Amino acid sequence: MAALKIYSAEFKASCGAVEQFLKPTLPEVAIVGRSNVGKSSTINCLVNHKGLAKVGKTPGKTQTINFFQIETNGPRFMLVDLPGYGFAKVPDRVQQQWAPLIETFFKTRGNLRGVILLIDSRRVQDSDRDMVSWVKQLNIPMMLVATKADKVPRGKRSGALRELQKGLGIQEGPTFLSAYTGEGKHQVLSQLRDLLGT
Ligand SMILES: Nc1nc2c(ncn2[C@@H]2O[C@H](COP(=O)(O)OP(=O)(O)OP(=O)(O)O)[C@@H](O)[C@H]2O)c(=O)[nH]1
Ligand SMILES: [Mg+2]
Repeated sequence: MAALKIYSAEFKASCGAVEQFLKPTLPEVAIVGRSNVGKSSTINCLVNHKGLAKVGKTPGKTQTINFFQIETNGPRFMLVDLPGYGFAKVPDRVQQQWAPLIETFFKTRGNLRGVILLIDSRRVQDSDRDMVSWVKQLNIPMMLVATKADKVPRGKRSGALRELQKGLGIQEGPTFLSAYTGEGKHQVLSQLRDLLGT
């Protein structure tokens, strides 16, 4: 399967409230995952644009829904960076805003083609399992990606893969990706093409 070629990415909007959501005009793919798992870095890696999505040293950097318009050799689409979940230190106020914001997003975007769910290659947490079952329950197509693959030496890959599969209760995937080295990028872009239905 050929990988999707990405030509350009343009930041379109940052939304902290449902009323600010962009009109759903293009197919959309959302990126979700725990705070600090590497969502913004993954976006930058996939679109070859280092400074596009803001990367943070402290978890909870992205607290709004950010829309990026992507031009490709296939369909034009919107890549959507969702705020991270499961970080205990973010104030309650933020946690309380998170769930309704994401839920509304999932339930109202008729143009949502799928979700890229990011998991840290090194560990699965309860919040990840919860996210997987929530997305399944909503019947949203999902692609699982294990981030920071550079942190797992080659010799430990098959063990790490088994752990991830066991932890998430899945038989196939996730795909290992490193935003630092670019490992796995081609595979993720091929799966993205499938998700977009081309
Ligand atoms: N080693 C390694 N570190 C990474 C990789 N991707 C991201 N990081 C680091 O992980 C931290 C978090 O990255 P972000 O991309 O900001 O993560 P995020 O999921 O967008 O975080 P929030 O917006 O806070 O939810 C940063 O310090 C990154 O440099 C990777 O592939 N390998
Ligand atoms: Mg982020």
